[in-house]
Amino acid sequence: MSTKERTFIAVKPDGVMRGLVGTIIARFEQRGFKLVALKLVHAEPAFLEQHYADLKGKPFFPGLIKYMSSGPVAAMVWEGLDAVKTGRAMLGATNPLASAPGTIRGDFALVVGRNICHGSDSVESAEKEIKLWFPEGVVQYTHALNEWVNEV
Ligand code: IDP
Ligand code: MG
Repeated sequence: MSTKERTFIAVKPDGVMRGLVGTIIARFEQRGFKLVALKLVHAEPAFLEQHYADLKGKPFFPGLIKYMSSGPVAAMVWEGLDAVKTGRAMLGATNPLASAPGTIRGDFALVVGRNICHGSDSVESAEKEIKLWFPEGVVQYTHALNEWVNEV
């Protein structure tokens, strides 16, 4: 059964520097998801180590932290049916060369170390990431499109 979920999506520093924030937001808006939190953050390495704690020990971890702290990240929370799984599908595979055209990485990126976007990989990770990036909480409102996007 599909359930309403929240997922943490971020445009990474390369996506921000390449001017892709609006394009990525537009894809989630057009799909029918509701934006419930949004901010630009230039994150410290220590904060990013918390975000990527499960990858500590991987050979690419130091490079990943350097990449993610090299500029601002556009952090967002999107809400809607199956937002976590659908968000991941919209991003594409971790390695952009393996991402299908039509996905964000498949349309805009080539290498795994510059794959322009992040999306939570499970509902549990999403909850953890939303708390980490938005300790102030998210915004509650009824979207004008609600009854046209969802069966209410
Ligand atoms: P995901 O972003 O698709 O969830 P993860 O395995 O969680 O992929 O890895 C987090 C991020 O670490 C990736 O998005 C990518 O930027 C980077 N990364 C993953 N694997 C590699 C690698 O083999 N080389 C360089 N960077 C990598
Ligand atoms: Mg991941």
